[in-house]
Amino acid sequence: MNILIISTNRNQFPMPVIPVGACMIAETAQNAGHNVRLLDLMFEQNPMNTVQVELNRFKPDVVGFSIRNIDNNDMKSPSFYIKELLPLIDTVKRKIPANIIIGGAAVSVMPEALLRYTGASFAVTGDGETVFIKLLERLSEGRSPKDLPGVSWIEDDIFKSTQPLSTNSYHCWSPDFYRWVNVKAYRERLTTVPLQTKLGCHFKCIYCTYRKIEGSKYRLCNPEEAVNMVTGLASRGSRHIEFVDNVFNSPYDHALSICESLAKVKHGASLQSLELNPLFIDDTLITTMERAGFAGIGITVESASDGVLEGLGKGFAAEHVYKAAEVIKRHKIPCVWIFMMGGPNETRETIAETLQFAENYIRPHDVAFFGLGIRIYPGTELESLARKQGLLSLTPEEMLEPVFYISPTIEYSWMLKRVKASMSRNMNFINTDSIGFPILSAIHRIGYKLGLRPPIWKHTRFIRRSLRFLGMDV
Ligand code: B12
Ligand code: SF4
Repeated sequence: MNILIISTNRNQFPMPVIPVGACMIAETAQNAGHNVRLLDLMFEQNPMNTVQVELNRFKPDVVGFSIRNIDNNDMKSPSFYIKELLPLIDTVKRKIPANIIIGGAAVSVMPEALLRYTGASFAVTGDGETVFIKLLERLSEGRSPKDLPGVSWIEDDIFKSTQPLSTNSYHCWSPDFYRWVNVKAYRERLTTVPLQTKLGCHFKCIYCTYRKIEGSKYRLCNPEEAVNMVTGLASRGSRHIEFVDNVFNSPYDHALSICESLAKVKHGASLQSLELNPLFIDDTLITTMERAGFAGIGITVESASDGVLEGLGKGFAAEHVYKAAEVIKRHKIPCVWIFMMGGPNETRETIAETLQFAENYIRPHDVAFFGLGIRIYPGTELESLARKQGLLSLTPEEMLEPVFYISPTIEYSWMLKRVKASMSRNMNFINTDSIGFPILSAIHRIGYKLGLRPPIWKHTRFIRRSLRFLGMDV
């Protein structure tokens, strides 16, 4: 069959990200014998026109929409990306109404709302590549795919779905990005190449959707596979690689073993992971990560206050956050600390505790990122809490448009003022405004020409100072 995959993500903040899932789907379909094209809309000037031209030229039997982001998770300046999808889907529907499949991270998070919103025939959740191939097989044989795992659809106005596919093993692999997307365009915008070493997360943070996407059971790749992937990507010119695991350093032994194996080979890549859990940060791991070629790490601490960490269900306490900071101080590796403010139990005192931690324990050349307000997703504990507290009355479908949680124990405007005051004293502190700042794309492109390479965030102090010197309020 002729299969057209359309990667719909056009969001370039904080930087464009390579549509790795769409590339995987396309490559697996091609390996299964289909004639496949991937249309990446990221840099297209006129996406509607591009889609129309492609439909006329390629005449696909099936169109798969890869949908990554629902919104930008920004309470202050929300962008709802899904509404840009409808005109594209309508154009395709006029040509091939029966065979529109949707998949991607956004679809795994809210399959029912997206099926209803788009009117697609089927949604695929979980391990997309395996399910998609089986689904194509059924469609080509004219048989129903409704008994396959990981498939959802609407029937007589009722949402129906099968359990996502559950396998025990995971093989780390990387599609041939050069075959599917304009790698150069991404590289020039300081994008890293994504690579996953595991699926799943066994933590139970109350706001999290990741377990819905990948499950709560760990599925780990063989460390040697990860090393081969890094070496292979680097040898083809993709030298800036980011591990996009939900949490890179859990299970600890798996992460350590990958880093030890990477440290033994000359791979020539510069590595990063922004998803480290403070519970599993110690000198052994950080030393090994430095030896393995990590150029930067991110620690998702969310808060430095016990009450808030407990309210968020993080599974660690403030003492672990402080301990992680002590470890980081003994090393050179650049680090970005990620905070989430406004969660359950947040008060003026807990905000002060967190900011005190950031001001006193984060090294001046490191970075602190503050997100204010938490996106509420259907099916999470945070949704139930918000309903119990009388903060939420929307139906799960209505929650497709961004809706945020702020604890009744704190005022948003006070919190914002307090964070901004701290940001004006500390040039290494940023918030959601900073990562959506309109000229960020230009900074990336100019930075690349001047020889800057990822991670760009390690230059935060310099960038903020320069922009403020030019009169910009960043
Ligand atoms: C790592 C990561 C990042 C990194 C990316 C680094 C990089 N170099 O790629 C960074 C930190 C930059 C980032 C930024 C953002 N992210 Co992010 N990110 C992730 C994370 C943890 C992993 C993404 C990933 O690469 N997965 C691995 C690939 C292989 O999986 P995949 O793309 O989903 O593809 C699989 C399936 O979805 C499916 N599939 C994909 N396409 C298709 C198509 C069809 C037809 C089919 C059938 C199946 C299918 O098959 C694939 C293989 O199994 C996810 C959470 C998660 N666990 O998914 C969030 C996630 C994708 N991010 C999210 C968001 C919101 C953002 C930001 C908007 C946040 C912000 N305010 O800046 C930005 C947007 C960036 C951009 N330009 O678009 C959301 C998106 C959904 C939503 N809630 O809106 C997620 C799901 C997290 C969440 N909160 O729920 N992110
Ligand atoms: S540790 Fe991260 S991925 Fe795991 S449940 Fe918590 S937020 Fe989600």
